[in-house]
Amino acid sequence: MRLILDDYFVHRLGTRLVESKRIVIICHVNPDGDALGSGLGLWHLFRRMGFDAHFVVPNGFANSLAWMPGAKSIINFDRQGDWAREIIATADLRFFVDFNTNQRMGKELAEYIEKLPKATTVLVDHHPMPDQYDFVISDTSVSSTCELLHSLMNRMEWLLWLDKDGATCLYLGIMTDTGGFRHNCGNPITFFTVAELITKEVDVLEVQDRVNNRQKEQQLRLLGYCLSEKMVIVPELGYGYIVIDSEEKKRFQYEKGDVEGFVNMPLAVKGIFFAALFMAGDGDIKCSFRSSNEWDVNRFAREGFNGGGHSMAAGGRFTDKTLEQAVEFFVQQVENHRDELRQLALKLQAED
Ligand SMILES: [Mn+2]
Repeated sequence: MRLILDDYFVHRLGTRLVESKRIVIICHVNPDGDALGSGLGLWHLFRRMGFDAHFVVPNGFANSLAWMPGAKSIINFDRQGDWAREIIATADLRFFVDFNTNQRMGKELAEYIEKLPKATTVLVDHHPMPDQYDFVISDTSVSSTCELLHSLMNRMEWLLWLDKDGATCLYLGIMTDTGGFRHNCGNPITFFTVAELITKEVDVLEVQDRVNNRQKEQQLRLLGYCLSEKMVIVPELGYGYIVIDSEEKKRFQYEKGDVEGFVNMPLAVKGIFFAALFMAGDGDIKCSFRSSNEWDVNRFAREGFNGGGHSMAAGGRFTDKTLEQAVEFFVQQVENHRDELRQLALKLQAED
């Protein structure tokens, strides 16, 4: 079911926007292409409409996204805390993009916002079960927050103000959240949206090239190493996983964002529909899960991995387990779902 915004909603949001004096846009921690794309897309739009708009991110992001139009104007809460706090406190309209609960902004930022006097809040997101906000634009069936945002701009009659820079940001979000149009893009509306964005002169080749062809040599070598030495494949249950420890991160001069997309690799193996990646973080263990069929990794991540996400992409983390313990726990959880996984693996084989 697609989200339908009625006339009353459109009127209320439009009125509220016109009355606003300062707008702040905020996305989730470790912003990805969709979070930055939707934040910057809105930022460009509101700026062009003449509003005093600002985009705050909780912390840093991958180098491969630093070229995005407007990225230099992003306020980083981690590094520019005072400036970010002042902007947020003085904004009377807060747009939250690409997350469903304030906790996703990170503890410090979420707590800061909760203590502030109330402002109007707008949520634009595609994750399940959003919290309460004054305006909620949430639809789990869309490819990305950027696609949803485009529908919102269309419905609000704001598209006239979306320029090449804003359109490029939205395009990047759709492209990255669908893994380069490989998943979550079965709905034709996704491609109509992309077509409309391209009419705004988005250079799709340039975006592709900048996102994918600017990798460091060590990053690519780490991928090669993971594929040849670290990938575990369990064909009878249709799953595979990769584990990266601190020693290996050091060896390949790991930097934030270097393993983006690695979790998907086991899915490329025939018969594998459930993939996981475990990595030692700074004082925690990061877990990512991906699925390519009805196996629900959101549910799986919620069962003891302190996380969640979508049915096809989710994550979690541990602060009380070593990397080995986390992987052991994972294998055990998989064992608990053995029958279910076995059936899906057999079904996949039968369809082949
Ligand atoms: Mn997203």
